[in-house]
Amino acid sequence: MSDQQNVYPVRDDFAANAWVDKTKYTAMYQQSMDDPEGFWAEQAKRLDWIKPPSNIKNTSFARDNVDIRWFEDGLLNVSANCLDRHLDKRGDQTAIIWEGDDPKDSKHITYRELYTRTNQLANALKELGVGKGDTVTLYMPMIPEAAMAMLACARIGAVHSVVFGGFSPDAVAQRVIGADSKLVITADESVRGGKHVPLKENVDAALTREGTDVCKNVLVVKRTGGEIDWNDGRDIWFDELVDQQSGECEAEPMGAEDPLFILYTSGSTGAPKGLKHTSGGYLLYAAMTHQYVFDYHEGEVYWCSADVGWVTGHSYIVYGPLANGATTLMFEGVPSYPTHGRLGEIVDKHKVNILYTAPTAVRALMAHGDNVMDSSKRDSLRLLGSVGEPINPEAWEWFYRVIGNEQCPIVDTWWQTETGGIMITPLPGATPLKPGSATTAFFGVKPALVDNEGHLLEGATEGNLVILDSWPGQARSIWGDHERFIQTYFSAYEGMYFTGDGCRRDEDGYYWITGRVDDVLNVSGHRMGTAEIESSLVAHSAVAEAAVVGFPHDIKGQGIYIYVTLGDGIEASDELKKELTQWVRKDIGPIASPDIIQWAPGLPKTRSGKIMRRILRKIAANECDGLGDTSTLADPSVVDELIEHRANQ
Ligand code: 6R9
Repeated sequence: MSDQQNVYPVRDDFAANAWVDKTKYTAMYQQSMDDPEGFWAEQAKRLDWIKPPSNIKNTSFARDNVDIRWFEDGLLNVSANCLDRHLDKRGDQTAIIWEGDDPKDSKHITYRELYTRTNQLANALKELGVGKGDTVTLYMPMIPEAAMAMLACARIGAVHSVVFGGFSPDAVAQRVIGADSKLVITADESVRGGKHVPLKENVDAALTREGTDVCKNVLVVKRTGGEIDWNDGRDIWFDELVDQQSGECEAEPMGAEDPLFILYTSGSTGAPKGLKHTSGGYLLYAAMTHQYVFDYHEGEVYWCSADVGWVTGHSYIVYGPLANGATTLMFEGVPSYPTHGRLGEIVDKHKVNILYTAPTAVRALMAHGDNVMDSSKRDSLRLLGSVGEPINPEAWEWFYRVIGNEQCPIVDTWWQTETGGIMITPLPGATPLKPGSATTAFFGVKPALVDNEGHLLEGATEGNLVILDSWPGQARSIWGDHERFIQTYFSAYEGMYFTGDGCRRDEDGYYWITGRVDDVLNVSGHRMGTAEIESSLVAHSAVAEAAVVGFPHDIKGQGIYIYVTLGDGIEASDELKKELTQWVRKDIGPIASPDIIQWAPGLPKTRSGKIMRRILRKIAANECDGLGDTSTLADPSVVDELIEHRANQ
């Protein structure tokens, strides 16, 4: 419990130089609650507007009218905010430090270079017939061209949809169709941990799927020079087309509410949904949170180790840092390659001041003992950050002591693809830290806890985490399906945004996220819907029925536990387990790899046929004594059978 935990007070030297100290936090937070319009009108000045907004906030969470608009009459261009406005002052400053998978590969790209290449690419996109309002799918390695592609889309008003490079051809196809993309930008191969991933081959496979003929061109970055098939008339080499373009492309004036990007994420039901983020509010919120949460100061080197395929990469590798004129490090590889010392070695090599990473990465290093960090000093570090899942106090303490040499505050930042930016977080100059707690709300954010009936809960308590009013970074809709947006986020509790997370609030008002309360898994910080994995499995001819649950996993946070009922006459075997594992990896991607498959002659169901996941979760976690009430089951004996089988794992 919190009161027995270590509390780390704000360090005086940190507070003295921070953007925000305790007094300022209290005053600004209060203002953001009392006068949101005034507060956000003032904050909007941090962006360069072609036409400054006069209409600040126009938002409704009412179930019958979910409508979210910020800075509606303002005009701006996101790429001009990330590039053009920095040229005078910091054209020669490094915008992106790229660190390759191979420790010998790295390069620095200045703001001017990033500007020119992005403009050339924007002109290339136009030449391919891509214009304002068109969508472009990006399926790319962690290379600077990924950031350029995002910014080039933004420059001409095209909407990007980045698909994580670990996803399968089917996942790519689904997203190309969902977003109606006429162009895919990819690379021949990506390189991670010394292994090559055939991105172009996956795109080729994806584009054979029915419905993908909307896609007319594939722009291919040559990353490795590995062998690939070529489809004349459709495929184009990135450098060949981009090199010949002019380095000036006028930035398209965009309405603040024009879409900037679509990003797919998993929910508790159905196929992944494409969240729609718009231009003005999103960029403002990403930039502001990046400055205050990471206390970013001019000239510092900032490293977010996420992938651009996730929202963390969008907001905190690309948009937030570049809008602030920061130096942002982009890492192609994995922290365990070539050795487990890599993370610290990168910090030393590039004199990183701020490191933002995930609990799963911390736990993976921690498992190797304190010496794993011996190959680096990390004395440039000033601040650490954590995101993606709850960080357990042991991992927090290890992160603080071993990686940060007991010198760096840790900001544990809670947020979601849907929120666009950080929502619950310490500000390092203002907030005393409690390991394992994301602490308190960012400016303008109004969190609350409700019971299952939607009653607001007061004081120290536990409940469902909701947000009571809109903030500028919020997703506006699900691409092409506003009804689903309303159903998913605004139908559970009238007038509130439901996060899907459970949460405890302690006596100091600190929030402790306890994890998802819906059927969403969080495996190594990656969101996955149990329904997606189940529907993949039942598509296999041997499978009659499947149920997927999470179970506690030392490093991944949650592992994937699968119960499979085989079709009549199908023999259970280890080969079949391997085959099903491969099936899911191929269908969704390696991140959805099952950890455990258990054969289940039957699944525990209610009389109305609903699978009782609560019971399956307990069995998976080996908590078979506390199964609770099983009397409503159609056939309680299946539970004994599953428990007996579990013991044999
Ligand atoms: C940014 C991101 C969102 C879900 C979210 C929650 C979990 C993220 C967390 C955290 C506890 C934190 N989550 N940060 N849980 N503490 N600091 O991860 O977005 O991929 O959409 O995942 O991740 O469960 O609901 P996304």
